[in-house]
Amino acid sequence: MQFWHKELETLPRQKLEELQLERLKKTLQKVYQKVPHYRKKIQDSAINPSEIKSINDIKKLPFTTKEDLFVDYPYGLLAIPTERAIRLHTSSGTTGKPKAIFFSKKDINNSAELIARSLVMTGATKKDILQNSMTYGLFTGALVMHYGAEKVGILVIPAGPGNTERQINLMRDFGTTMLHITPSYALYVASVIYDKGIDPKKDLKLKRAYLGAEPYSEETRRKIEEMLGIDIYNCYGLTEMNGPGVGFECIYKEGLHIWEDNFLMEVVNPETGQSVSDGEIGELVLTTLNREAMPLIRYRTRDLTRVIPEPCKCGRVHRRISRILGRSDDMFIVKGVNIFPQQIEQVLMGIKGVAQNYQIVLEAFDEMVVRVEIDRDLFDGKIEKLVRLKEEIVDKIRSNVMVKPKVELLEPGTLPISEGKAKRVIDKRTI
Ligand code: DLL
Repeated sequence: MQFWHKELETLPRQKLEELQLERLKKTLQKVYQKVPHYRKKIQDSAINPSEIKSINDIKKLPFTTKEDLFVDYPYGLLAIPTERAIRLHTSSGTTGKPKAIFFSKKDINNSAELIARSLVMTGATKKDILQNSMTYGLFTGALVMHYGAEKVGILVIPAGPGNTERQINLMRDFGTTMLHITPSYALYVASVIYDKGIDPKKDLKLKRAYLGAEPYSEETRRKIEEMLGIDIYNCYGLTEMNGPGVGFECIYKEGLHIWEDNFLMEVVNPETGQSVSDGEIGELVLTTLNREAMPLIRYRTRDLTRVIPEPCKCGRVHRRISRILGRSDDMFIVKGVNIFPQQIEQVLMGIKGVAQNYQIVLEAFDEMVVRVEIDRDLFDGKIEKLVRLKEEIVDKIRSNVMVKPKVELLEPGTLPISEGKAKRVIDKRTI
């Protein structure tokens, strides 16, 4: 198989690290020479790029944060002349301007190559048909996946998100075998398929789905897998690092392999910036090793995860990380307790009777209200069932996050539907 780079994916660790070092040195030289902002940062840190003798020496270099992307915005970190950049992608932050990331021809090809490699790792072949239900446009999600899937020879249906009726018709008419979709929209699509009485195993040809772009729990994966009778693979990435395809699950679905020939990964304590030991939770920091237009050194992703120290059963040498536990930016504090939306989601999706959509509303006096849609037939039954379900949700959330929520049970279809990245938390508290 063309994209199963056995020699690259299973080469001895030492060889992989040699390749990383060689690429790191080249990257550093390049940013030092071509990017004044990096030259200054490196000079200020009192380390000369020529002193980098091992990949561990990367720790001597300064971090890049998203604030660095706004110095001399938008072209300030470009390491090639603008006429050699052929694509722009952006990622909106919580405030102000979006982060702008540029790609050269080589970068586009390389990002597609990583996707191709990832898809093949999950068993995809050119016989597959991929319905790409991510947003096409400035967001990397759809386009980067699109180019990668085409590279394998997969037939791509550029559906984009939304218009769920049409999504299902496309699946039926063209025999879609794979979906690329956000977890929140996948939950919704699965519920519509279910409500329409479509039997996915008989009426559709779906085999697998690639879910990413936002955090989700193992319970959500399981729920959608069961509803659709498919395998779901976690796909991680961020615009600053090409978009999707930085990390991807293999057939064992036990964490995401980071493509370490392209990205040097570190996990650090988000407060101190010091490395944590393998297996410990911290913030993922990534350095691009193969990027032409806009290399980034020690980029603070804000994503919390841990390295899985055990080797993977698949034999790949590229280390795995656990699913992203949350983004430090997404964390909210209620009654002094730090909570990630995903902790609430994990509880909800493991409870029988809970449907696909929920929202967390933070009210005055630190009241956490969890508004959750439940199966429609529960409203036709006995009131005691509803009372019991509500109690179960309250108890399980309280024992998971240590804060007692107020729970509102809603009919399916009450809450806004998310077609892209879901907005789960609404903070109405006055500060
Ligand atoms: O979301 C790239 C992407 C598209 C990845 C499609 C996977 C699939 P951004 O819009 O820049 O890029 O957002 C990046 O989304 O830092 C994480 O916080 C979050 N994220 C992405 N993938 C996952 C995932 C794309 N599998 C930010 N699990 C990242 C959890 C994810 N969070």
